[in-house]
Amino acid sequence: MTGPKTEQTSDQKIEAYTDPAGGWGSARSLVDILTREEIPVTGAAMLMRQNKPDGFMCVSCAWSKPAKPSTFEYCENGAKATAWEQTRKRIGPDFFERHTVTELLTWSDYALEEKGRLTHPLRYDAQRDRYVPVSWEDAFDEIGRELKSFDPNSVVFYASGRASLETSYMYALFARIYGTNNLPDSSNMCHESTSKALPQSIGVSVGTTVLEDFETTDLILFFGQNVGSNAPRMLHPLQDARRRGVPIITFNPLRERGLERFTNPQSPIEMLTKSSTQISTQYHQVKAGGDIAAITGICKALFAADRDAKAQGRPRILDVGFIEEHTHGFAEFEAFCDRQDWAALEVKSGLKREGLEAAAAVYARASAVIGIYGMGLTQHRRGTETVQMLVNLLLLRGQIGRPGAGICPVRGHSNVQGQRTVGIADDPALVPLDKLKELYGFEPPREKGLNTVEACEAILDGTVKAFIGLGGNFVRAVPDTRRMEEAWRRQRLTVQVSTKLNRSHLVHGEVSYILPCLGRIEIDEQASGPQAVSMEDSTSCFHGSKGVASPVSDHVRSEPWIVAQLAKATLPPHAQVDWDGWVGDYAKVRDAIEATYPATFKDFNARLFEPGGVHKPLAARHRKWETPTGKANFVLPPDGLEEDPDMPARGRDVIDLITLRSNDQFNTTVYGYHDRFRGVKGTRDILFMNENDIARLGLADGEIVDVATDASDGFDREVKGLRIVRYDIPEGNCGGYYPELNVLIPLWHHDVQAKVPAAKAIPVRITRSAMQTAPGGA
Ligand SMILES: Nc1nc2c(c(=O)[nH]1)N[C@H]1C(S)=C(S)[C@@H](COP(=O)(O)OP(=O)(O)OC[C@H]3O[C@@H](n4cnc5c(=O)[nH]c(N)nc54)[C@H](O)[C@@H]3O)O[C@H]1N2
Ligand SMILES: Nc1nc2c(c(=O)[nH]1)N[C@H]1C(S)=C(S)[C@@H](COP(=O)(O)OP(=O)(O)OC[C@H]3O[C@@H](n4cnc5c(=O)[nH]c(N)nc54)[C@H](O)[C@@H]3O)O[C@H]1N2
Ligand SMILES: [Mo]
Repeated sequence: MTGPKTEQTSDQKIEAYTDPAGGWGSARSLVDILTREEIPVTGAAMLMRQNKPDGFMCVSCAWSKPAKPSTFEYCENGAKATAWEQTRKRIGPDFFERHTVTELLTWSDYALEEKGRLTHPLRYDAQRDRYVPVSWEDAFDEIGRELKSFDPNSVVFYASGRASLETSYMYALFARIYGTNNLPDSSNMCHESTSKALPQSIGVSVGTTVLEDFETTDLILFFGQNVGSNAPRMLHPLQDARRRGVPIITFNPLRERGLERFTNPQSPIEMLTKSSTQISTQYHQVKAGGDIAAITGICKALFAADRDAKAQGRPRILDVGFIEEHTHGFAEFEAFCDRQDWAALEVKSGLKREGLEAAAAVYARASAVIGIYGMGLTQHRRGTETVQMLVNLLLLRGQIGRPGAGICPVRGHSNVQGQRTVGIADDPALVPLDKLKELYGFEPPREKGLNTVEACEAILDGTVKAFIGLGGNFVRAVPDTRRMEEAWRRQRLTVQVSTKLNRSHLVHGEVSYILPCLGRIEIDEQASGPQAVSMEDSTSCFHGSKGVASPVSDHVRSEPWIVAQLAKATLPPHAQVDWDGWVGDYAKVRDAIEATYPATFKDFNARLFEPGGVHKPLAARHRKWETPTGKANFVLPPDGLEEDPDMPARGRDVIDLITLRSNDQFNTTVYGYHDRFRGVKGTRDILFMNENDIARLGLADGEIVDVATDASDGFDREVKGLRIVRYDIPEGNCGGYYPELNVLIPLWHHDVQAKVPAAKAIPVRITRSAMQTAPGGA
């Protein structure tokens, strides 16, 4: 089995893209996908209800939803996500009659999902090598029987970050009554570094900024997040800030278009005059993994400036009062920065001292600073430490817990943050277990469960026998694709609750089910009438969401209903959980959530549709530090800036690979083959390379290469047939697309503390391919 073939369109083209993010390119792309998914009219009407207090919350990213939304409170990629979910295309039993699973395994991610929405519960029939329709009753009977036969700790309950707070609460409760904390989630591959870093630093696990802070900030530091593709609605507050003259200093190995220039596609004037706003005022092309060194350099420059100011009797640069009153570990941090020398920082960051001093100079003048970041900081061996270094930088000038300032991790899935808030966590310390015991009268499991990487390890060594997936495409999203796919098939039971067909359905256990569910955009009718659900955005605001479209089929069911039936079929009858009552009226689930977390969800039902959402209380916003020291902590990287002791020494021909999202995908969901902003058209089989590396390795732009991981653990990891695209990327780094390149990431190559797979700096060797053209190529 060589993995899915990748498709390409006949009009492949690599050509620099000169337009801004947004603009006419965005408008055209939107019309394309609405037409392709055959929903031009209803689609457009539906979009008007997106991210509105009385409408549905976007199924794409987690960016904040404003209290006063604009008429079109959606972006190109949010609209694509809506179109993709609300497509007119369906795959029912007839589709599975025509295609065996073995055949479908050769299809690309794009081809699988593009065929449309799943409409019937399906069970894998080994004799016919096909998924065949099954009744919901029979499905739950068998799954329940199977689950009853396992040791609870040999079962994994995964959640991708999309399901609502109501569903997630029920799902986590089900897993715990069943007897396990094996509740890994997509956040384990994403912002777990944040969830590990921030509690140690500032005593909260989430960002401290809210949307209003963008209105009064006077400097934005922007690290490793591709806003133009992955959180485009954030371009609006960024554009507003730029119009007020707020500088934006960006650190990113790639010159991402959305971080350079933006035209608001919803502004007729900007569209007609083709005007655009410059986003970044300084752009530092840091080396992948070089941010700790870069930030250390900025801190060093600040210390120097502060000493000068002090010596000359000018106002201090550091916020001495804040440091004194609110922080711990300052002296050690100062000594740490003093110990680093500029030459080493330049090599490690790939940036010049002058550049870092220029960033420090702007920071030294600003009074309200927001630090924004994404996967460019978290998906590294030192991800947690990198996040903490950014917090250190903010603490030096008292930039946490003041209006217009704070730390702003940009979350991924639309409810990934909320799922953790209501109990989806492998770490039982994050869950009020005693409260659950009191409310539901069972003994919750107390031992730590498996996170995503640990679940993969346990699947590899055979201790996990069954996997339940609440959304997502686990096997495709995790590292080490080849090893994981092989091990995956040795499981006894795999069950996926899904909207669309993906590879995690095709690589399956002995007993395998696909349970099709309603999406958030659809009307969810239950005993008490149409239901609302809720989620938490990236700035800790809870929002209600009501479906507006007709269900895709009479056979699909809502996620809460499916979770309740799984629980009822598996658990002994349990008087204190009224699964049916909850499904009949989701407000009762919200009451249960409020009973479990009274401070966080006070008056939850009454406030569900408050414009702008209900903000979760966050101690750090008020300079209350719920850390062991009772202060905000300067945290030093345990190994300083030393080379990673666990990584092999590397030769000159080893290059760090950054795996990226294109502008035409949502995670493993591939909408198409264009990455407009990066000038790639019609293919995903490419490798972005620096021209000096191309020359040094004796290669040429446009040539076809094979890429292999530089690891000596006895496993071969290789991807053949990528086309070199000469690109503005630091020397020693190359870039390509996730999930196709996940085959190259060793499972052990993860954040040392948070275990987030280190998808942003994978050591690889690049060689000329024996293939003359890219696979499937023209
Ligand atoms: N349309 C769309 N929206 C999405 C998603 C999607 O796939 N499509 N995915 C959602 C999810 S789950 C998530 S987590 C987010 C992901 O959104 P992002 O956090 O933007 O994730 P990536 O696309 O992986 O891009 C990471 C960025 O970091 C840069 N980078 C890489 N390495 C480094 C480094 O070492 N240092 C620095 N400073 N920068 C670096 C890359 O060049 C890139 O611009 O978006 C969410 N929103
Ligand atoms: N190399 C590399 N690997 C990465 C990353 C990277 O940057 N580089 N990023 C990581 C990150 S940040 C993340 S978050 C993970 C993503 O990992 P996952 O969350 O597991 O994957 P997705 O691709 O978001 O899942 C897509 C599937 O979700 C299902 N789905 C869509 N909507 C719904 C719904 O409403 N309900 C249900 N039940 N199912 C639904 C559809 O069937 C669809 O096929 O990947 C990680 N993997
Ligand atoms: Mo994510």
